[in-house]
Amino acid sequence: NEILTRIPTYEEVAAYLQEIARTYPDIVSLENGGKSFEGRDIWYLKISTTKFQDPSKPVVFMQSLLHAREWITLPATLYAIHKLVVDVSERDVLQDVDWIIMPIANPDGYVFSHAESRFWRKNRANNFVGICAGVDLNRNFDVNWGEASSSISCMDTFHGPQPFSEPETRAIRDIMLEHGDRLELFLDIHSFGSMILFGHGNGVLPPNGLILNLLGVQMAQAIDAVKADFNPNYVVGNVAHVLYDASGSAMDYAKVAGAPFAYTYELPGLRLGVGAFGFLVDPSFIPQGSMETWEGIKVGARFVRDLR
Ligand code: 0X9
Ligand code: ZN
Repeated sequence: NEILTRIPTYEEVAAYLQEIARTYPDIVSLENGGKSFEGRDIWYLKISTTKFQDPSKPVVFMQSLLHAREWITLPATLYAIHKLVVDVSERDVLQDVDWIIMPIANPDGYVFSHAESRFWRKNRANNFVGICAGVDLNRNFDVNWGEASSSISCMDTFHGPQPFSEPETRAIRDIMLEHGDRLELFLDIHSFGSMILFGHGNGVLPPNGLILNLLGVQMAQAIDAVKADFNPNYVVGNVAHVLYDASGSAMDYAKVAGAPFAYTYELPGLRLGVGAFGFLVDPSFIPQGSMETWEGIKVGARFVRDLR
């Protein structure tokens, strides 16, 4: 499928999701999480062989492009959709799990990163005091909000005027809360760095920190087993230990909403990419990067399936 081999635009993704939903109406429904700041639809798919009616199944919620410039995450998420509904080689992960998949969690930022500024990270809100646009959506959730983030609108980690000030984070929150009792696994797909991170963003381990680490390692091992030679092995750990402190993230909020397992994937950067160049994408890596990420996702989905 041609769209899986490149970085599609917001409009192309919207059309693709619509097409999937129309072709597989028995298992896929296209949902709208509301409008972004600039008025774009926040599309996501619900994928289920039992129309989300079987309470014994776990819900897995996966999203990408919460950060606009992290383009490699989009084909990885579209590939997961493809493997779940089009080219079903592992029927169990489709049958045993209810999936919520939001490929473009930050539509305005993503469009802006194509049209204006390739390394844009935040959304495009500009309704607050200060001269700069954009809230870091991964600092805007209501969990330790404002602790490890910036209060300056011009900074890339600006947390916004208050928790959930942004329509994009509210849309994600509402989905999490809607499925809180069955939400077992949340995967927030970012780049870059070849890491699988878990909370809390302040370095305090959750009560299930040990098992969070265990599943993180299992997902990383599955990826490493098929990864490209030129990429490093994945590093697994608490985000504050491995990377830096960060408050108000989607991952930490997923645990508040009831998900015992919540991870941030940092997909590999551009080979030899340093600094911002790590966000650039080598088109020849898209199939490989998508395939290896799916190996990790499957391990996560089967783990929560077997626990339930
Ligand atoms: O800083 C971030 O939001 C993430 N890294 S990125 O380079 N993709 O921007 C890491 C977020 C991990 N989650 C928490 N800090 N809780
Ligand atoms: Zn990110």
